[in-house]
Amino acid sequence: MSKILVIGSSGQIGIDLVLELRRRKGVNNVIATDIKEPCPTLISDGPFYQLDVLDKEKLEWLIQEENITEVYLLAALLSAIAEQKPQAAWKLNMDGLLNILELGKQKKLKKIFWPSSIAVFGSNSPKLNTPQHTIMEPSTIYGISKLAGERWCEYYFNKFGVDVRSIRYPGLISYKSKPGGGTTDYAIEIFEKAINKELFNCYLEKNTFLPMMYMDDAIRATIEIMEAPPEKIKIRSSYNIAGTSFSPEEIATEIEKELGRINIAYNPDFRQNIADSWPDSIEDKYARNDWGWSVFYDLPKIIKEMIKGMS
Ligand code: AKB
Repeated sequence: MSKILVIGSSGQIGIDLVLELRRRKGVNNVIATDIKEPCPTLISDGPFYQLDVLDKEKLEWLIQEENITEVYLLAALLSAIAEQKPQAAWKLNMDGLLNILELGKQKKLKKIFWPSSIAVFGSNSPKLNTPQHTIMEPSTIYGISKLAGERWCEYYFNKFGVDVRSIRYPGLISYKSKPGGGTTDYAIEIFEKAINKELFNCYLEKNTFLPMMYMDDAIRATIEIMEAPPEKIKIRSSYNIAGTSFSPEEIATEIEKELGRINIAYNPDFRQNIADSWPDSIEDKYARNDWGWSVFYDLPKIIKEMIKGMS
């Protein structure tokens, strides 16, 4: 039986992931940890520790104490906030990963999950249906840290046999926990404003297309890649996975079909440059062929789920 450690469990992905892992594996087999106290109510029915992933000693103690066999490392600074705190972002995103990879090697952890992002691509990558293998010249500190992280993952797998698995998440859309510090977060805030009939001040231009995905698909992808037999995981850097792709104008129009007119103003800020450097859409044939990935939620389905969940 696996005993799972989730690092960064109070964040946008962490809450949904802990809930789903506990549903599948049993509440006491999934240990939630986060740098923040207290434990969010949604996951407070199970074990929780306050933990900073940069504190390697405590991490090592916890892995031993709880007989951990699998780690999901979600703690990171996302793209927008990382541009404002480049040194802190590099430290957390890199040293956090290196701590886990080292402990994976030393403690012979069975499996590690670490998320990469579409931010590994840059403006010299093809913009439409960006392929798995292509030019990768990210211009954000977040993207640079994710690309370096991918190389470290592949290195630890090839050199030490650490079974680390990764996917490049697109922008994730969910309602259980608020996102923080990302460039794609507008696609969540727009729901809140539309439901409350407030002005939505969009920090991206109306025609900025970005790859996006509903959280349930992202969580299923995460668990499916972790449960796949090791020989099916042929890419040990990170897999492209595609959900959908839309612009602020397109999502606004779709939401209006459900909720009526949205009051929206477009005032692009520094996040526009980040978004402009990323793909519009993603090609994911390796994930589909290697471990059977397929998307479920398209934009109309996402909108229905978000409105139901937030109302
Ligand atoms: C961000 O916007 O920084 C993230 C991402 C695409 O990795 N959501």
